[in-house]
Amino acid sequence: ETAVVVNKFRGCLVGSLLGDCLGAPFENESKVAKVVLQRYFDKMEDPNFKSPQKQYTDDTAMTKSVAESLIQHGAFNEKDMARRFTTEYFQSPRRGYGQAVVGVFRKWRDTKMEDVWRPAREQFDGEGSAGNGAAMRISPVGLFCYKDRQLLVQTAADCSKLTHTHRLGVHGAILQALAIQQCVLHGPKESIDVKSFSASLIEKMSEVEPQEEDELCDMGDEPQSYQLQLNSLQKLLNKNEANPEVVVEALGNTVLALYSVPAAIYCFLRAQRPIDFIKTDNVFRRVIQFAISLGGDTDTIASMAGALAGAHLGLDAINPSIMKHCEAHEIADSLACDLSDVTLNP
Ligand code: F2R
Ligand code: MG
Ligand code: MG
Ligand code: MG
Repeated sequence: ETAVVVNKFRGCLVGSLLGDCLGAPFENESKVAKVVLQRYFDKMEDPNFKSPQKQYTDDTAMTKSVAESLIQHGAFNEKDMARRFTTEYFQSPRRGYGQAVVGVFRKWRDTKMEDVWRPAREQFDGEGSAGNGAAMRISPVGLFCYKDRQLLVQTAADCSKLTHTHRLGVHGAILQALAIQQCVLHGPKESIDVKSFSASLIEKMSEVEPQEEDELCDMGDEPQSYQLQLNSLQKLLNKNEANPEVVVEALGNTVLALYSVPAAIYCFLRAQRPIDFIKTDNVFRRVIQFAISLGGDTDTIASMAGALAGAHLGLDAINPSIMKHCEAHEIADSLACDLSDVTLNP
């Protein structure tokens, strides 16, 4: 029982890292050639293939800081987490951070964090960031709070609001954390019922998102919500095809959380079954290979999808040869072990 949960924590953080490292070389490509991607993964799985390690990006840099802070304090601590984000950024600024979020780090440094919440509220003329930067780093929160949904929702919101205050930035992170939780609570050998997995997320998001239609129209005339995106996700799952262009058209593949978190969850769910252009029996590989095939924000979508696959299947399901090609995979694994320790023995 405990061993199963520990293996899931390790799978989740290593899975998140692998999606980031393997997806990063394709970030911003509008179309990723299926044969190129198939060969890329085939080579990575070959134990004799030698190449420089793939570097991780901001997704992993920030995920590490979230995990380290939770481990250190055994709880969410806003100043400590903000300090870790800032230190990490100024030590290693060239990890491909979002254009606006670095303004938050600079303000924290320049004001000595007088009000830790304020810089994020000032982003985008007071609108707040709706980018996927809160969702991309949330898996340690989903793990740490997996036994308590209320705590999970609250902690994911707090963790997000350090940098992202737009409801779509915050709710995207909550959705991803809820999906991580569902994966941890699911038996690693039990197959996922994709219909009930997604229905359960819709139900939970209805308790999080605004009820009134006009409150859902803050980005234009059309209502926008994760519940609507998840409805599209379910329709897509009902069609058997797995066509990257159709997925991008329906769910998106951009740096906005609304157009990347549901896409990542869809990739995770659809890849539970075979996909014609992905030749592998390894479900973990199929998930991240499918996520990267969408193009666009590939590091982040693959990282979020990989975190879900790893949290369901556990570390045992990840090919060690692929792992060796990714920078800092040992660090992700060791953080996952420490995080499981503070979570299971509070
Ligand atoms: N930034 C990237 N990738 C592209 C740049 C790579 C770089 N050139 C390089 O090669 O080094 N990737 C990383 O950013 C995403 C996470 O971003 P985050 O943390 O959410 O940042 P930010 O700046 O808050 O938001 C990102 C963009 O979203 C748009 N946006 C957000 N809120 C908005 C709003 N209220 N109104 C309008 N636009 C909004 C803006 O374009 C922001 O710049 C991940 O993909 C990570 O991998
Ligand atoms: Mg990145
Ligand atoms: Mg750090
Ligand atoms: Mg990205």
